[in-house]
Amino acid sequence: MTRSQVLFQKAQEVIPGGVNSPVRAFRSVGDVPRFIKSAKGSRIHDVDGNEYIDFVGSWGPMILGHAYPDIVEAVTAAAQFGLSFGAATEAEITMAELICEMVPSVEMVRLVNSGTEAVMSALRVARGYTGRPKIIKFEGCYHGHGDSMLVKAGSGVMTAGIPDSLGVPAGCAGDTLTAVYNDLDSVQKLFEENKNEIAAVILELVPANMGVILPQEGFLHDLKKMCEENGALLIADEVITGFRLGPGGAQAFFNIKADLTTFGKIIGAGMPVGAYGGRKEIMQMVAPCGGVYQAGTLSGNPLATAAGIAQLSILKSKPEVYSQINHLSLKLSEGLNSLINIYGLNARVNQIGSLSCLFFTEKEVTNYDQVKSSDTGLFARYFQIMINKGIYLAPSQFEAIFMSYAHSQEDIDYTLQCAEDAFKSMK
Ligand code: HOZ
Repeated sequence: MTRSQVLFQKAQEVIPGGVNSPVRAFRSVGDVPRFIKSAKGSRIHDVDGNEYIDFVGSWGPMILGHAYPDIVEAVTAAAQFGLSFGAATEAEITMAELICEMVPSVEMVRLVNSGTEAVMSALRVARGYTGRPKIIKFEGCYHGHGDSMLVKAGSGVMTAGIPDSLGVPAGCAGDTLTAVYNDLDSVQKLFEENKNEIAAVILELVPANMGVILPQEGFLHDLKKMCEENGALLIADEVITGFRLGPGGAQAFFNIKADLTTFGKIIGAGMPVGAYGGRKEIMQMVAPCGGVYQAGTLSGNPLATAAGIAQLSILKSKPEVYSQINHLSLKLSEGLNSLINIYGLNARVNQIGSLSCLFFTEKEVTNYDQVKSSDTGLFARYFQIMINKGIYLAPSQFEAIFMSYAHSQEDIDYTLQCAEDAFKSMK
């Protein structure tokens, strides 16, 4: 037995499913989680001494690669001055200024501890601001595990096949309406059926929790217009795309301005942090300015803030980070596509910037139903072959491939070589 297998057995005695987040259990790929010991650059190492090229990057935040020296230094330096104060600090202002400067739609921002918390808070603000109860979300978009967002959700819930979680009160789920991504008619219909009741439309501008889906021409702009016409706010969930699709995230990429935006682990370079922000007039609804309550001892934590300031400052001043990660991501996608053609596989790649996904389906993939047509059994085989060759992919068909600044052309070449071996044996 490997050390990972031994640890997994032990973990299952005291942690549900042996993991602290479901996708990590490797269930959908019929494998056993690798217990990770360390990570550096583009590589992670497990407790059995195996090294992998990592394309998960802690689910996105490792844009610069693991243990990037300036970030480790910033966190280490901050730790000398105390781990948590539960009080205001100067660093929080720097962090807020950086976010507001980099994402123009954000005029004021509140730091929290995770993307889930950011979304829960942004929804409350939207309801408080508009005085309306209902929220429209899109099938397959994932906005963390807050009760009202576990309706037709992507990511782990989709992987586990339980998109509507047990334990969510009917009243709570009833206020969440679901539309089809890339289908404006489905949104229009909900607005018509729920006149003056919709507080906000929330979406991942580029869904990256059901694999990666690209917005079709005009979809985001028309959606924003539709929100304005109906007096609803547009909430951009940029937990994955923020500071990854560029310093201004997906909003800058598509030249769109949301009313509220949510961020997650990326703004803390992987530390437990999140944020929500938006127009001043809306954000001033938040206590103690206004009547929408939201609070937290760990919000603005000094270590998370130190990591965040270091990461965001680098991203702001080094455009070459984006040209490199986008270039490598494109190379990987092109390479996979050409192998798909050569070996005649029913598969396709969706890619945008440093995000991509290899879907095992022949159909175009532009929404949740199409994603669900993917052959998850085939993905599992591919995953197993790849991990045994030292390529660490997300253990689910419904997650993204994340490129980092630490990846090299050699990493991509080797990955494609492994993919070719995998495709050959899967034919
Ligand atoms: N649901 C997360 C990815 N979209 C996985 C989180 C984790 O396992 O860390």
